[in-house]
Amino acid sequence: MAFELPKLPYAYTALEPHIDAQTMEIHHSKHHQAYVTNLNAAIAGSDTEKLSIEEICKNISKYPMPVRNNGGGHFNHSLFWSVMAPNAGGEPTGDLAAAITSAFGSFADFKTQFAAAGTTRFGSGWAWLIVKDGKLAISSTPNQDNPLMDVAEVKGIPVLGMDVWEHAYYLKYQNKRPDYIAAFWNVVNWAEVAKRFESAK
Ligand code: MN3
Repeated sequence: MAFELPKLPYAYTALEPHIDAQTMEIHHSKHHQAYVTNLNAAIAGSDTEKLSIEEICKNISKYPMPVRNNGGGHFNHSLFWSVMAPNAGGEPTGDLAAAITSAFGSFADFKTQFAAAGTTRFGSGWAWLIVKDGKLAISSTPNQDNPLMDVAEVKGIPVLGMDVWEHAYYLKYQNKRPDYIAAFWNVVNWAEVAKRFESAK
């Protein structure tokens, strides 16, 4: 079965003013669609079509680069849309909040370290909050790699991902990646991150 572009769970305008509608529309309907189209083309007619995107990522070293780049792009963006929401942001609560404090010292320290992972990623890539050995950790990956991949420097189950490719922010923030990262906190869907944390740990 071919992979499909997931429907965005909110309108393209929903994350304004933090993430503008034009960026959201191009990012979802053009960039993510292209990853899906190219992934399907790369695996057409092979047994890989029967696998989930997570299963493909876990053994990504066995696949050619088009599967790594486009499969990663599909997984990463599917997660990205779900961990953002309108009327979101603020701070996590419950078990997730406690785990963040335990792993990073405080929520403020976590934000600083996560933002640093995004700002210091050279070129295109992602910053991640992952569950690794039952605990939270921060990592970053280049291009469309992700922590599920067997090639990742730091492996784990991603519960929050932030796209730091220029296409995620350039129209509104131009070269100011730190401004985009600062704005990202206003749209983080902590309820979804908590759900992913519960199933990952
Ligand atoms: Mn992107």
